[in-house]
Amino acid sequence: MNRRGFLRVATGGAVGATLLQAEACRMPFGKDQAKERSSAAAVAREEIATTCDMCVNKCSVIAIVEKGVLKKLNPNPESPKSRGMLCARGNAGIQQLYDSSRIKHPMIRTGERGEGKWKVVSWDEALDFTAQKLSAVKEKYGPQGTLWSSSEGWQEIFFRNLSQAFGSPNTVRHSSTCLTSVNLAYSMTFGTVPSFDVQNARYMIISGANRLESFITPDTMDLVDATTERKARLIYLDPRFTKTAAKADEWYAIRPGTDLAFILAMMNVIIGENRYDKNFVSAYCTGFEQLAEHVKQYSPEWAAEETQIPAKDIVRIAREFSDATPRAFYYAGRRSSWYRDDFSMRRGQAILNAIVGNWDREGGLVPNAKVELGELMFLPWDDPVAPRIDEIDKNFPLAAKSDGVYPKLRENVLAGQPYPVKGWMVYKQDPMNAVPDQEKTLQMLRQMDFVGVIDVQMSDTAWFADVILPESTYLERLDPVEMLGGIRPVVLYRQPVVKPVHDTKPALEIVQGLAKRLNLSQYFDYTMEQWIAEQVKALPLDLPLEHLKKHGVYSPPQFPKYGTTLSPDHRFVTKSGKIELFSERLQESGYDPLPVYHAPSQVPQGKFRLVLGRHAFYTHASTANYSWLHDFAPENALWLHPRAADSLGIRSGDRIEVASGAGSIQTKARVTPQIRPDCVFMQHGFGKRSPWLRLANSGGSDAEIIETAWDKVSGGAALHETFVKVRKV
Ligand SMILES: Nc1nc2c(c(=O)[nH]1)N[C@H]1C(S)=C(S)[C@@H](COP(=O)(O)OP(=O)(O)OC[C@H]3O[C@@H](n4cnc5c(=O)[nH]c(N)nc54)[C@H](O)[C@@H]3O)O[C@H]1N2
Ligand SMILES: Nc1nc2c(c(=O)[nH]1)N[C@H]1C(S)=C(S)[C@@H](COP(=O)(O)OP(=O)(O)OC[C@H]3O[C@@H](n4cnc5c(=O)[nH]c(N)nc54)[C@H](O)[C@@H]3O)O[C@H]1N2
Ligand code: SF4
Ligand SMILES: [Mo]
Repeated sequence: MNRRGFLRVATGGAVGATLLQAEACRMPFGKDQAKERSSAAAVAREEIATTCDMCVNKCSVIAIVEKGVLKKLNPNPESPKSRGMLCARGNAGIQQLYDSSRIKHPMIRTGERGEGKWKVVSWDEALDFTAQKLSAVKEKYGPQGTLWSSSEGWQEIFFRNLSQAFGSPNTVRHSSTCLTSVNLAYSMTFGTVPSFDVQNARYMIISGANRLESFITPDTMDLVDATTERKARLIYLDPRFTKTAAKADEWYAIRPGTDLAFILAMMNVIIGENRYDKNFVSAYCTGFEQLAEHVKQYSPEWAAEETQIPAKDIVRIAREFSDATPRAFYYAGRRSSWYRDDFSMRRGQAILNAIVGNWDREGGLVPNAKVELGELMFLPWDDPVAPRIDEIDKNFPLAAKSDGVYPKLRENVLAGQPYPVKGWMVYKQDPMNAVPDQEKTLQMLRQMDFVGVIDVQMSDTAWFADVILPESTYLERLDPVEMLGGIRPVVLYRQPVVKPVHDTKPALEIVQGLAKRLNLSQYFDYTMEQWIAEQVKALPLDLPLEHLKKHGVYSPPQFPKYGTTLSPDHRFVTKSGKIELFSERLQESGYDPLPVYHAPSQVPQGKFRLVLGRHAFYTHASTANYSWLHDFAPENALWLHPRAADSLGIRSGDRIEVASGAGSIQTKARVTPQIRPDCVFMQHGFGKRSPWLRLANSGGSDAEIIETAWDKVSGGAALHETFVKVRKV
């Protein structure tokens, strides 16, 4: 992306980026660094290519380092994934490194859990303590008595491998609070989860995927270009007027939980008017007859009642969409943890995309291309013997086993069913804020004999732990090489740009330290350098490692490639080998083989539906304590429609209480017509309990008030199924 393009993203929230770059020069230095700095007459300057880890997107970065001190993070235009963009959070990565409230040493709790009394210990002490506690749990309850939870990270694999070598079947990832329903729905339809060719599309329909604030690269930058240059028409559905809505051609404040009605009615029109792609459907799809019969019941007039989108608009959009295909799509979105019927809604989208024949076409849905990486071979361990605590096979037979299902898992741990789980290791995750109904997560923490957390800051979960093992930040460590599939696949490199500022270690070393004490060293008998050397061997470059060290990214030139799956003998990874409009596998597992609409529950009198989302300056619950970001948007005020506010005597800025069946929080009101009167909205990531995250203590935590609910098929959390009462305090 050119500079003009980057500044345009500013409308979506990256406005702070340039200011932050200027501010970077004023960062706080440690005493030693300051001394070192002033004594150096000529400052050695290095530019080091690496990869951002301030969120899941992995943008390519160039770190400007002077005399061992990180001065600035710049975007690296070489990556086709980040296209020369570095957002406000990416710029603020410097603060993660030099944050004065970072966890600087390993620590063991001395007071009660959550009392905040810690003693600083050596790594040997911390690792001895952790290994002893894990062994004690294993002795009493078996290896299945331990839970290992983690979120996406390039060293996450070592943590997960340790859990398996230890013998526990109980791993759980962030996925089941994020995207399991959308991934499962597209996999059940196409046998894979594709990318969306935003750059080349001419018509896009997006349901509540707020790309101009919730960044997914390169979609965010491509969407900015597409809408600014009016290359494509954007239809955006969201109960709230987001920054993405502001860029759209049409915004519909859809009634929450009714998107599937809109989608089914679109299919009703497209099939009824013979606007589907007959050749594509007959060559590549199965179950069209059943689908055609099924959608007859879902007329635009019916959908208009459900969605509150006029029938004439649904008909027109269906026609425009089918006219624009194949350069048209219904965008999948990422966080699909919304409702109990998330899976059906996402499957509806996938089927709608399939019947207009936009699969594997320029401007449509494109299966992700990959670059092969090599793998280091290590000794295999025995598979765990015990079944999983969340009984995923029984409860959600189609869900991804190793990701687990968080809400059900917590319910079973609390019930001690089918067996007790008493030890919990957490890596790069903050379940206190990421799993709905915080009080229950707290209960789960409290019933553990042992809790160990590997983090970079004192998260709310770390605050309640027994031991904290501080990881070196992404700017201080060497990570495994990562391949990201996509329309243009990339291989990314993350290397240390400065030495560790504090007494921290990368996850591999923490895992190896624990493995040694647990007599599992034989499974971790390698160095990071050896791991990487095996990975890069497979790359088609003369000096692959040298290339990555210098450029930070490798992007093979032969992409994009369209139509690689469009040959009659191509087998999709589904039961039938075809794109499945009707799914026998779903039917066999006891689910609807075609998406059936279930109306959402009505908003009770005097209450509002709580919907959530992100702000462009914040990553989940993890960046609100960084002042460069926090100063721009210091609290997560509750959005409330003026009519609703009037009826409650609330004005913007008033302190209010927001209460649900799970709990209550206090924050400020933001009275705005940019939300439906029957909904309230709040941003995730505030109202922290941990006193170390002083700035993030402001506002309220959505996790405290969201009630427990999950999607029926994927078991993923349903975060928009809570109704709240609001009052002025
Ligand atoms: N209430 C509520 N819950 C949600 C959501 C919501 O909107 N509201 N969103 C859902 C979604 S989409 C997702 S993806 C999940 C995300 O849930 P999490 O994966 O828990 O995400 P974060 O809140 O970013 O917490 C990540 C933790 O990792 C730490 N961390 C950051 N960098 C490093 C590192 O390099 N090493 C280590 N060891 N730790 C690090 C951070 O300090 C933080 O404590 O939450 C889900 N849950
Ligand atoms: N800045 C920033 N960017 C991020 C992240 C971050 O933390 N910060 N996290 C990354 C991750 S892990 C994820 S999963 C993605 C999440 O990105 P998105 O998938 O865009 O999710 P949210 O930002 O949570 O926004 C959800 C939107 O859905 C709307 N909505 C609620 N109910 C309905 C409904 O029934 N119908 C419709 N049509 N809309 C509805 C909400 O009002 C809200 O605007 O963002 C990624 N990018
Ligand atoms: S979107 Fe921002 S925070 Fe996320 S990886 Fe890119 S620059 Fe970093
Ligand atoms: Mo997510």
